Amino acid sequence: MTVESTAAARKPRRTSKRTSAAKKPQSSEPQLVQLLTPEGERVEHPDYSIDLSADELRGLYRDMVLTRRFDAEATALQRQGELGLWASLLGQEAAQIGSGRALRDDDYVFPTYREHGVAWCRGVDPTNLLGMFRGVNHGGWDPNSNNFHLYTIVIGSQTLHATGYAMGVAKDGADSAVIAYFGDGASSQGDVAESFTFSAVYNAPVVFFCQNNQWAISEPTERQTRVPLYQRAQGFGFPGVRVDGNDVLACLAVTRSALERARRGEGPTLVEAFTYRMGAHTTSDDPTKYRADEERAAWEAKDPILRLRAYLEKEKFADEAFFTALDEESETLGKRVREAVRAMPDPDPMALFEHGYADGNSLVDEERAQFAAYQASFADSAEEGK
Ligand SMILES: Cc1ncc(C[n+]2csc(CCOP(=O)(O)OP(=O)(O)O)c2C)c(N)n1
Ligand SMILES: [Mg+2]
Repeated sequence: MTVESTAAARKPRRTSKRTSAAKKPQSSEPQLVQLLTPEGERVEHPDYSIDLSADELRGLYRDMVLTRRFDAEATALQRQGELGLWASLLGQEAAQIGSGRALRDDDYVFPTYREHGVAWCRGVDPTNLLGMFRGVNHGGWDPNSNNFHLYTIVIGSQTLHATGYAMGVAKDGADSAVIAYFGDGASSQGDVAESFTFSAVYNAPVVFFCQNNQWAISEPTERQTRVPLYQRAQGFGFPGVRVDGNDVLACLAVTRSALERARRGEGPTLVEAFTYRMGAHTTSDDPTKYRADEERAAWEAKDPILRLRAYLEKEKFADEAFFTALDEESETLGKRVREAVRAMPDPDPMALFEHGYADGNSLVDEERAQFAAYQASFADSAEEGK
């Protein structure tokens, strides 16, 4: 499917001629790096070869299945009132596991709020991802324990953090690399343009990994750009590549190559993982209001997990016992996550005022006192009710 045909499958939008941005790009169909077709056929690419053992292939499959199971549990927990919000990664497992498994332990990751699969690859306990979405903490893990920064909600800002961090890595003379995740919508942010400029001119060892999942809440990608996103890199003076974001092998190979380039001191690369957000933007969103069912159905046929399963089965790299054991492992993970979330203690409400300033602040002190009085007012009414 091309960018154009994806757009054609969408519900017509009521736009005037003046505001319509959905003109077809003049260029021919963008090149897409693919190593595994949607049917599970292994294909070669002249620039990106990869040779994985059956064990490694099963490992990638297991990562994707467990991540999807965890994600489904989190969505269910939100629906049951246990989480305030959840941002599902459904459909983006290959982009995240492929790129996540390309990283070395000493590399550093700057995620958005949807990188649950990358967090999994970094060894962040999945239950730690849920505290912020339950509203019981401001983050949930120590970024330096796994070189995985806290989730970032301010769209695009983490690309600047990553660039600054990568410039520091280069100054230290280290040979590790940095990866910044962001979305198609974020590509329109000034922060992202600034990080492209700085990383290019300072040759920073950073990979910009854009998951183009076709949507920024209800805005389609053609509202963000007139050219395929990976081509933006050219104007900043570094390479850009579009990879099939539903192909875990291609995502692994392309990200590995970009990271190696960064390590060699050759500067940044933009990787555009062309994928699809199969679910809602978050549990607060209803995509039936703005996109057609046929579009989702077309992408279901390119499911990242099913295509790897088809390949594993065809090549006899995995047997029935493997899939059965994985099903059981998935259910155990779901149960563990559910129990851990329900057991999370509510924080002391006054903890809200901690961590803003290292040395305190008079305005925060005032607000703390006001809030303490407000809390105390409930205690009074509870007494009266007795
Ligand atoms: C600076 C900023 N502006 C707006 C928002 C509101 N917002 C949250 S998610 C989102 C869309 C992001 O889309 P994209 O970058 O494509 O990432 P995706 O959610 O599709 O993974 C917006 C506009 C925000 N969080 N931060
Ligand atoms: Mg998006």
